[in-house]
Amino acid sequence: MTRSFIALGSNLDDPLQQVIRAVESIRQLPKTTVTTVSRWYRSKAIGPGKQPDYINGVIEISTELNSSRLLITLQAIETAHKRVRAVRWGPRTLDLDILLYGDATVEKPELTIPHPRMLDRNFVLYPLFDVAPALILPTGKSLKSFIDNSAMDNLHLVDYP
Ligand code: A4P
Ligand code: MG
Repeated sequence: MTRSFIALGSNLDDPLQQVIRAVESIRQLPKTTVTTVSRWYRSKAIGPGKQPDYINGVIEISTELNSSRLLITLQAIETAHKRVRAVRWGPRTLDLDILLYGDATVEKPELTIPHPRMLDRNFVLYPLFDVAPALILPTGKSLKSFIDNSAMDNLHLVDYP
């Protein structure tokens, strides 16, 4: 079993329901247990043009799927949520990113782990801190050290449930 963290994001078609339904879909996956779900956050979109705000969160899972199989499986869930890949960083019904997969470093054309932009984004760092406050990153640095240097700018807790 490998401990992995998945970031969820949505800014179209009732984003909060999109991410909540995605967690339910991930709970149904074979060889996979969802162990912790973060609080949900509303964040300003990073990306081109004027876009609706995002809902972001992170879950911790324990899985026997390897990282490639996990990516394919998560992409199938994105597709089931009618995700259309049009513009990079464009608005989307559902984005599922693998942040970390154990201590693995993966550099394949279709998969980079740790997720290359995770440490720059408060909408990833804060929910990750919710689920794993003592986390040590594969580099040996603590997640807490990044949280301490990341403001909650444009990031708001959602009142749910
Ligand atoms: N890919 C590579 N590594 C990974 C990984 N660790 N996890 C590949 C998941 N996928 C990974 O992703 C493009 C390709 O990345 C996939 O085919 C996969 O093989 P995508 O989801 O189709 O496209 P994307 O999400 O538009 O691109 P990208 O580069 O993944 O964008 P990001 O960095 O995920 O940013 N603003 C707010 N406030 N909140 C957000 O959640 N998200 C984005 C997307 C932009 N702005 C945002 C948010
Ligand atoms: Mg993505």
